[in-house]
Amino acid sequence: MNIFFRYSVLILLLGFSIIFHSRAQNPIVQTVYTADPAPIVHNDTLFLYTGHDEDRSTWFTMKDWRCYSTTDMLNWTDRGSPLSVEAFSWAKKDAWAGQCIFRNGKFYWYVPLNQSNGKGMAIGVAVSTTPAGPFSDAIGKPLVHSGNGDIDPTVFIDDDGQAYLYWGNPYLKYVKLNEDMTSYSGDVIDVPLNKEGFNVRFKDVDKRPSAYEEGPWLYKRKALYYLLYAAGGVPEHLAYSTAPTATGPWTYRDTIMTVINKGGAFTNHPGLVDYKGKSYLFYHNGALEGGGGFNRSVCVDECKFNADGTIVRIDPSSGIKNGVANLHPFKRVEAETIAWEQGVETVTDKEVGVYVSDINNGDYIKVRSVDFGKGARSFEANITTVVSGSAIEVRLGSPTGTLIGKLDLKPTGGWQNWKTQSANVSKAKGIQDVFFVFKGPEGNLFNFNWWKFSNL
Ligand code: FUB
Repeated sequence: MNIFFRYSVLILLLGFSIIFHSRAQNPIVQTVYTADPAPIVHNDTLFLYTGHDEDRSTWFTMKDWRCYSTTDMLNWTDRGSPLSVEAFSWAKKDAWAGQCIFRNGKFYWYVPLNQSNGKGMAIGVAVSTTPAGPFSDAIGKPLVHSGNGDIDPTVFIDDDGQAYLYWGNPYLKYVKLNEDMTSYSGDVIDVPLNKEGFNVRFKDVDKRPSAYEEGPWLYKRKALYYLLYAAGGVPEHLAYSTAPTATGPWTYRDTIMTVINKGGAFTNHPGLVDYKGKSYLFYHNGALEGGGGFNRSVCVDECKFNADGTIVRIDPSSGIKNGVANLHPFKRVEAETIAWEQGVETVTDKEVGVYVSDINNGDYIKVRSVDFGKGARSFEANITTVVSGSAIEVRLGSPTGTLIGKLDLKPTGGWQNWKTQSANVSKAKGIQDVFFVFKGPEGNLFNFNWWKFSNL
C-alpha cells in the first residue's frame, strides 16, 4: 500500500468516526460511566438517577449515585452526585441499583448498600425536598434487611395510594410501604419464581429456579402491571412478566431486549417511564470508549406497545433521533447540558454547582435541537480561565460545520473567578444542532458554567 493511499484511508476512517460519534445519542452520558438507570418524571422534567462505575473498575466498585435531567430526551443536564455511600453511617460500600420516587412533597431514593456490620447488602432510603438533592439518610438504618440478596429496589405507588417496594437477587421479594415511605407494614413476601411467572433459564438451569435474575422495575399501563427485570443467566437479557395487580400473580411474557453484551457488559438493567406522550426504556451497556462489564453506560430507546399491551422488542439503537421538545437558547443554559461531548468532564463546587472542566484543544460539546427562531445575534458564556489564547467556536451541524461565531476568551484572573464574556454570531436561524468547539494552546483551557444566545 503506498503511503498516500494509507493516509487517505486513515483520514477517511477518522472522518467517519467523528461523524458517527457526533451523531450518536447513546450512551447518553459520556463524562463518566453510569449504570442501573432509574427515570422519573416530575413537573414536566425527566430526572434520571444512575449508579456510577468508577473508571477502570474490575468489580462493581461504586461509591455514589448520579442524577441527570432532560426536557427534550436529547440533551441531558448533569445534576451532579446527590447521594453517596458516605450519607449512610451504617454502610461501607456498593452504591448499587436504586430508584427514586416523589410523594407528599419529598423525593425518596431507595438504594442497596453493603453494611459495615459485615451482614451483607441491605436497602436504605434517602430523602430530599428537591429532585437533584442533596439527599440524606431518612431513617439512619436499613429499611429492609432480609438476606444478602437485598439489592436493586424498585418502588411504585399505585392509583389507590398503596406503595410497593420490590427487590432481590437471586430471590424476588416485596413489602407494602406505609404512606411515610420510610417504613412498611406486614411481612416481607417472597414472590414464587416459577416457570409460569418468570420462564426458565437458558443457562445454569440447575442453579436458580427461573430466568429472573435481578433489577426488577414495576410499571403500570392501563390496568396492567408490568414487572421488567434482568433475566438470564449471565450475560443478562431484559424480560418482563405481567399481572392484574401490583402483587401478582405474575405471568411470564417475553424478552424485551436480547443480550447486547456491547463492550463486554454482561449485566443489563431496565427502567421504563412515560414522558410527553411516549414511553422510554433505559438500560445499560459497555459501549462507551473504555467501557466493559464494570464500566457501563446508560442508554435509552423508545418503547412501543402492541394493541394487546405486550411490549415490542427493542433493538438497541444509536439513540433517540427526534426529541420531544426543542431547546431555547435565549435563556441561560447550563454548559453541562449535553447531547454528546468529546474530551470534557464535569465537576461540582459549592459556588456554582456543576460545571464543565478539563477542556482541551479540539474538545467539543454538542447540543441538539436548539431553536433559534428568526435568528441570534450574540452569544455569551460564563467561564473562568488563566490561559490566554483560548476560544469557543460556535458551529452548526458538526464539529467542523458552519462557523457562526467565535468567542475569544480573556483570562478572568483566577480559576475561581467566574466572568461572562460575549461575541457576535450570525447565520443562526431555525432549529439547529450546535457544537461548541474548544480551541487553544496545550493543557486545560477554561471552565465553562453556562451559555446563552441573544436575538436583540
Ligand atoms: O450495578 C451493580 C449491580 O449490577 C446492580 O445492582 C445490578 O442490577 C447489576 O446491574
